[in-house]
Amino acid sequence: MSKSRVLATQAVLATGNAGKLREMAALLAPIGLQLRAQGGLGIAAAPETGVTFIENALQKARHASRSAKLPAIADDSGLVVPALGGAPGVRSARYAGNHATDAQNNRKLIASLAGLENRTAWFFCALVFIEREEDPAPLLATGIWRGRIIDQPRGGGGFGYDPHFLIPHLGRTSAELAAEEKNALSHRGQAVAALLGQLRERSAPT
Ligand code: ITT
Repeated sequence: MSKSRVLATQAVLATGNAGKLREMAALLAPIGLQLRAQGGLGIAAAPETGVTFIENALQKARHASRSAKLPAIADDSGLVVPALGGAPGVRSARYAGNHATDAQNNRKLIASLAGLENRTAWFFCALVFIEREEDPAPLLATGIWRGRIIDQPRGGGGFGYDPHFLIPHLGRTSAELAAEEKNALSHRGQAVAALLGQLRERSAPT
């Protein structure tokens, strides 16, 4: 893919999650923006008080942009399980407690689903780009990736709930996909592709 210059030359990536950082750096490479991870700039995690992924993504982007004085890109994402009333949802990173590990969150997920037949789930990603803290017109893109939750973890790739997230038509979990395969299909991959389209449109000559 050819590089096309967007409005900014640098942006802060408003996430402290190493798995997301890896995926987003690969997915955002085509825009030729110099991306700075918020951790590397000494920026702490933003409070996430929203009810929706979209609200939280905006909160994270504003917090990072204010602190870095740079445009910001933020991802808020998680797993939505209808049989659990939408949980873990916006609390996906903290499902088993505020500083829970992926393993603890996964154990809670499987325990919560014990005896339930409906294993449908989807990952949701809200991605936001703002040029500055008070940007009145953020770019927003979303992505949804549907699958099923399985009890036994499979695969060593990805992060978070990936070992329990089965993509039925592939017969593999998202942790069993190569990084490029996951990026081509995932909620985050879909959202980044849509955001890149919006960024190109915004920077095209009128
Ligand atoms: P930042 O806020 O710093 O970005 P975080 O991990 O707290 O990091 P979120 O609040 O957006 O980020 O929570 C995302 C959680 O959802 C993440 O910790 C995983 O548990 C889960 N998740 C999101 N995308 C995922 C993916 O692609 N594969 C597996 N789990 C994912």
